[in-house]
Amino acid sequence: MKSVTNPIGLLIALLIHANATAQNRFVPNYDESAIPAYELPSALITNEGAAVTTGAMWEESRRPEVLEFFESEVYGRSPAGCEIQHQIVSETRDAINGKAIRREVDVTMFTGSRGTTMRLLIYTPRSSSNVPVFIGLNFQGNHTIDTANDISITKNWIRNRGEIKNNQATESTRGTAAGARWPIETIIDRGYGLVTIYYGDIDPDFEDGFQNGIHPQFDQQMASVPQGERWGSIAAWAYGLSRAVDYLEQDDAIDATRVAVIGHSRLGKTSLWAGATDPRFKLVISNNSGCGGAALSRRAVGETVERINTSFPHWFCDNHLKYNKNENACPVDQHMLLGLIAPRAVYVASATGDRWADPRGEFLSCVHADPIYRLLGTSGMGGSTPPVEFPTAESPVNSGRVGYHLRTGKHDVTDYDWAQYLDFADRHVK
Ligand code: GTR
Repeated sequence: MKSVTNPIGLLIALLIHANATAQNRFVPNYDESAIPAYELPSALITNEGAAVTTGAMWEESRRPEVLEFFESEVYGRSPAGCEIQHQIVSETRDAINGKAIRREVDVTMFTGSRGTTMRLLIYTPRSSSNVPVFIGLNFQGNHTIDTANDISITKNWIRNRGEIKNNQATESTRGTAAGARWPIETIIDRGYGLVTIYYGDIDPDFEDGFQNGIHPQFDQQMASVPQGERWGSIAAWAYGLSRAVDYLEQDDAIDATRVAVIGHSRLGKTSLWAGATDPRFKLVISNNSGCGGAALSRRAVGETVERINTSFPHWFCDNHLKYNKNENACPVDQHMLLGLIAPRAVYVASATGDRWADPRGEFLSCVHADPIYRLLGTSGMGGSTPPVEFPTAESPVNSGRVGYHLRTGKHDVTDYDWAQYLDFADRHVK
């Protein structure tokens, strides 16, 4: 606003400003009857119009086309894997009431002489080796997932929130995500390990033209990739998860052929993209991932493509902007993202109070991914045909290779969610 000295002028200027703000204000749609008309792109028809009728046709012809679309139009193209080096930073042999070995391992991802280091916090049961693991990125630093007082605190940029003021993690946030978000003891008791990484170690979550985090070290490789197709932050976080698995393959305590990747919200979007691009994730869990994750974009319920591209311009590739208020033009929708994971197991979870993430749209993605799973010889969502009814809360649909539940409550990860994931993992990973 320009400066106005007389009071009436000031009032008029304020009114104009308020009106403009109101016009720009995003009003989410939650009304099923107001959803725009849409037709989902067919997962099982090739770009040339041929019906995909066998698993081999999916693998050899259609899957590469779908992957290509997600790379060029949604998340952006990531570089090929890079050299990693690791260093053990700490080891505690009596963590989690003496049940677990806890380690911090720095994994540096190198291109030439440049590197980005992420710190893995790893828990494995003391009584066994070669265990299956859950791996998931965390939002506020490794020290937040456990109340132990000797887990290192990241020095990397952290989002300001609550006690965090200067984008620096503090001692006061130790253990703040311990408990339901990260039920370490339960995971250990069930015979799994847990690996977590602060996602900002890979790429700090704010728009800066990709000057920090892992992106700049790949500038040379990216020079030949059209600007619109270059990798965004979700792709970078997924890339970090894959490099973490490169390390897990060298870790004797862990069986890297049995890795489940889990993520909540933006990190659920990330776990889905990690699972789509790296077959070493045997189970992929999306907790309340919503728009750009498991929810169908074409429904435009809650958060929309335009809205997410405006709030978080760095998450996707620049081509994704083409689909602002124009979802029908996109050659893919998110059921095809789940299809890229097939025939490996996938679990999508929603919450009744998380309408922003469009629970029904997340369920429908599973339903529309089901035919791909069945084509590949699995039971899809289970039963002889995919479910037609949106399930009520606390009635998981989990007998097939594609699991889904709706839970009562808000956007979060709860004990209920983990109970379902652990049971599902017992069937598909263990
Ligand atoms: C919200 C965003 C969602 C989701 C969430 C989160 O602001 O609109 O897409 O990613 O953040 O990650 O917590």
